[in-house]
Amino acid sequence: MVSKPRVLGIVMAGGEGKRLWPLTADRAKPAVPFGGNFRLIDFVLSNLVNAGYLRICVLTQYKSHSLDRHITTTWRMSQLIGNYITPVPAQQRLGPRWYTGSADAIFQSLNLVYDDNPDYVVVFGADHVYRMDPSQMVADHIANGAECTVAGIRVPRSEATAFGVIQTAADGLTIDSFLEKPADPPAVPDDPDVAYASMGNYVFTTSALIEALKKDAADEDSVHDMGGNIIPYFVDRGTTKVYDFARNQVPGSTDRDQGYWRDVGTLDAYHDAHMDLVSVHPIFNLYNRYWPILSMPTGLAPAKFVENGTALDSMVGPGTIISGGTVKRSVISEDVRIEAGSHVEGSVLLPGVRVGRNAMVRNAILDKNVVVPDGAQVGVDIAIDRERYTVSPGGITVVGKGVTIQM
Ligand code: ADQ
Repeated sequence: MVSKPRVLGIVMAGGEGKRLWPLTADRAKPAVPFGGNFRLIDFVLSNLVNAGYLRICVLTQYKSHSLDRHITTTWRMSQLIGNYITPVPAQQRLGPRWYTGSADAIFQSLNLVYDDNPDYVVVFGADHVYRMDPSQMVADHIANGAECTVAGIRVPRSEATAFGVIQTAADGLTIDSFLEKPADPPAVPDDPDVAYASMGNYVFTTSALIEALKKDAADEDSVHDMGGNIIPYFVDRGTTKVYDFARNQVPGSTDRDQGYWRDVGTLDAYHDAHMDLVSVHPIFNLYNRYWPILSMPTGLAPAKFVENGTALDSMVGPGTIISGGTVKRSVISEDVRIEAGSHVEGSVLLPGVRVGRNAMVRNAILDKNVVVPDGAQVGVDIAIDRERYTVSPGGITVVGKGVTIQM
């Protein structure tokens, strides 16, 4: 019998998420709440755990407090996976500096790789909403005899400036060019409007990764970035293959959410992804029980609707009470209150939000513990909102943690 390869997961969770401000004012992007009772990092961790990869290091950096707390309470405490998920904050191990780039973050954490002694290291980002079985990518990596495998997805060429862009040799498999965030992304051979983007998810053969990181650390011209330096290094060696995400099969996936992968890196994309969740036939199905997205059971009582309180085309988290208010096309997280005469529409309310009586919340994202007093309005007069809060280019009003809406 062939023994199963030893695989260590490294989740890169240090991203600042500047474009999600104010949601990232005091949390790292992977800790941003999503979909009522998840945080962004739950998607990648669920994908790894569902594939049976239980040894996982989470590398944190910026504003990691809420991320550390979430991982400790949600993931490490969980009976399911025991104590394997280890948040690893920047430790300044190798001198008085923070990580300079994502490759440096791994380099500084190499002791974890030595301790675990895996055959393969799976390095995944923590910023995306998707389902993926990484064991299929690992199997291809092994079958292809690659040193490095990059997960690739077809995206509109116009959006590809934000990604690493892959070009393959005639075999369609070997990466012979990798351009990190090119101004003029090359198209795939069969469609001038499509580019092949890196998902920022990689599989490495351990010894090759260690050697690459050591060389990179010694290179004074390098910015020590995975996409900018390490992947191009492997591409130059001719040992890098692409793994086509479109081929990934996840149990229970529908035709619609097969291949769904979304960077909710801007406020509009974040809002949009939530509106998809509450549509009747969402593209991304949070209710797939064969490949569950895991999160912490809250211990809160079920949501309650009283005094003709209603929620239509919406998701409502536990512990929430809608008392006479009306909710439409919205994601309402746990422990929210919406009082009589109030109307919430097209909005995302994070945990602990309080909406008083006769208030109006429209096309808004309200961060944790925001208070909308009786009679107050958000998302109704965009000009006023612009002066007080953040308004996205798409016209979504975003209110930061704990703010009380002005009358
Ligand atoms: P970006 O997402 O722009 O592009 P980066 O900012 O390095 O690259 O973030 C990648 C991941 O690493 C994110 O999950 C982030 O949270 C994390 N991260 C960044 N710096 C870190 C650090 N110092 N410590 C720990 N974690 C850190 C990358 C690739 C592109 C690819 C896109 C796909 O470089 O080639 O196309 O991801 O979204």
